Amino acid sequence: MKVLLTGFEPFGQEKVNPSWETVKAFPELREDVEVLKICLPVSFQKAVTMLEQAVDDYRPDVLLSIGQAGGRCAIEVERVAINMVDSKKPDNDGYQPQECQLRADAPNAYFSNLPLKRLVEAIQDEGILAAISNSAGLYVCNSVFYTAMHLVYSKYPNMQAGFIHVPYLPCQVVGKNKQPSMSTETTVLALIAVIQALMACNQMV
Ligand code: PCA
Repeated sequence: MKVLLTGFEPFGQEKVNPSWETVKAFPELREDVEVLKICLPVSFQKAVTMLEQAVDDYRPDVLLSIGQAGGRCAIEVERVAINMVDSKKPDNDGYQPQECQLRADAPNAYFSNLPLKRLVEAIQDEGILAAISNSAGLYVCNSVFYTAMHLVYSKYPNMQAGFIHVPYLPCQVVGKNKQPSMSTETTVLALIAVIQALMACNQMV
């Protein structure tokens, strides 16, 4: 099984992004699971191009993109990517698109083709808070998720793809008023549980 894991660089006022910390720390699981890790820029244009290129080059069986969702307290597996960008803050290139479609030639929304409930249960079985989320927002994460699902539905129908949002790291909430956080150790355990559940679904165990 070839797995492409993506995380993001820091954005806004943050000096670290828990998504890349999680992907970076993801361990080698077993010989028949090959993992490629990529850190995406928080840039509407560059992140999408980089993801498309990586999928075309690597041809993963599973594409899992991870992003930071400050304020959320659980690991959230995203259900739906929408064909819309409406940015409340500029991306790391200073670009701030308002109410526009990501692709004029594509559907309004795509569902992840991952077994979402199974994945949430697998994370919860590790004693970690997890839930399905019905909105990945309208910022760069949703654009990356939408691009991933567009690749599935237009080009790589056998690829399983999805997006997972993770809370802030404990060091990010110092000085923020009572915001939830989760350690990298915990988010890595959750991601291992996700990959193992996918292997089980794909009859690899
Ligand atoms: N979170 C942002 C973009 C990058 C990230 O880690 C988002 O939720 O859109």
